Amino acid sequence: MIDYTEKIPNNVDLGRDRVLQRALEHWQPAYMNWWYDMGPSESHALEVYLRTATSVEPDGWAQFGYVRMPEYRWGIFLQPRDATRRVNFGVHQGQPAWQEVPGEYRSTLRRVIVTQGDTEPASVEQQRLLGMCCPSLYDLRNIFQVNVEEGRHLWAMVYLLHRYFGRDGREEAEALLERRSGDADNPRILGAFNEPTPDWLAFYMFTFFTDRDGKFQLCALAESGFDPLARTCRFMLTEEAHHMFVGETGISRILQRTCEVMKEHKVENASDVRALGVIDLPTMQKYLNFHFSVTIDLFGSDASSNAASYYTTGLKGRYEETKIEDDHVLQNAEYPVLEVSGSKVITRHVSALTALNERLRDDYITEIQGGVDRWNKIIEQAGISFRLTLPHKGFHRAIGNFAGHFISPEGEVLTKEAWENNRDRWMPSAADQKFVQSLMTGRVIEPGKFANWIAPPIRGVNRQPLNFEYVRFN
Ligand code: BYC
Repeated sequence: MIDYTEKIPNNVDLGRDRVLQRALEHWQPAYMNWWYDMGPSESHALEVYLRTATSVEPDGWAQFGYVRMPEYRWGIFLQPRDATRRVNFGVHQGQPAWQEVPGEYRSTLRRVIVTQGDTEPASVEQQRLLGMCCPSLYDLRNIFQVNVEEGRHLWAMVYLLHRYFGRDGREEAEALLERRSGDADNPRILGAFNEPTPDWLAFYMFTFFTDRDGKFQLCALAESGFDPLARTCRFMLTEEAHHMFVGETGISRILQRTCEVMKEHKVENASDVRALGVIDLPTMQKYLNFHFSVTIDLFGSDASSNAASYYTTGLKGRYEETKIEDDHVLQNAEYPVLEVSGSKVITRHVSALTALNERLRDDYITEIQGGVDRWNKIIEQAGISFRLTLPHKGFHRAIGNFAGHFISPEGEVLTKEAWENNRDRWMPSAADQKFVQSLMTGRVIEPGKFANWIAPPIRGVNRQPLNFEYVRFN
């Protein structure tokens, strides 16, 4: 029998949990097969300078050292339990937080956990080829770090399925390894996780925009009355911060490099900028428009009875629920949502309970705007007048009130034809993608070297120098 406590760092008393061990005996080898097939391409023999969580203590969750990724110790960690914790919202408000799954909410809770879990391997699948065209060893190491931690987040959800959901949970855990991003027959559950991530610009946009949906959804689940889910998500959030850092700084570094080249050569025109081997600012805006719009779809419909019932039953809270001062029941509250009426976008006040997806989306957009403002500072400091902007909430939406409507980035309601005629001005065209990919045809792997289209970061990982050998090819 395999000693899983040796292999799997954990704080869930795995050594004494026979049920969990038996479930893992089947799942762990299937997970490794999935990693070999769908994990980062041609990476299995590389030694990568990775951070591994070995405990939830401040000195334990970030142990750095060289690891071959198949030997990474995917652990199972929950934030330590607070025995006084209560259900903080909905009809069960004030009851002790649940340590077992309430029977009546079993299938709903399982579905939420499966939806969350499904996104984690999906993102690894989406990114699997990017190591082959990395802009530096530093960036290669960062994408691998993101990948192994998404793998660990899958483990986190699978732990809940195995530990609390019996046979159904085990079946769902297997299915998480069977769906594939973008597969026509067996796709990942949510839309954005079936979109390709074909280049590094898309990767940084994804980690800035889509990983931040992860943050907001995890924050909402970290409020759950089901305590093991709340504690699992709290710990995942510590790792999520790094993924968003990779995205935000990745875009910052591209902007910085583009602005440097524009100034040095005194060029503004996109084709002149491209000719110098850097990514022009209008292309950055188009990628932003795409990733923002597909990511805000991930929050679900503006009016959702699912969202209302998740909240009322205490399964999924609002962002920073316990810091909000209201009754935490929301029976009589209202919330503004947008919808299309004729040729206009209008605001309508609806029940705050059904509008909870919209509220979380709004919280998210506020935080995203902060990041875009920081990017604009880089452009402004270079003395260039271009500014990045978030498109209107209704632009290019497939879920919710705007699905089926044709909204411009400025928020005008257009005909399908007018919208289609402008599509390539607003979102990356095939030619734009071809150009971006033409900059990323091979790996830059000499320590301390960076591709021409991206500036080096301000500092290295874990206080290592920029020319550190973050990945050893041997
Ligand atoms: N694509 O009532 P509605 C992350 C479905 S990211 C396809 O509006 P609800 C990460 C919906 O499932 C965070 N289908 O939705 C980031 C429902 O289907 P059924 C992931 C969609 O349930 C980067 C129907 O439409 N975590 O962690 O209120 C890297 C009606 O929907 C979509 C979570 O999402 C879509 N975009 O809300 C790695 C948290 N949107 O029931 C990781 C868990 C909706 O009719 N999930 N549908 O078959 C949830 O809380 C909810 O499922 C959602 C949807 C917020 C996603």
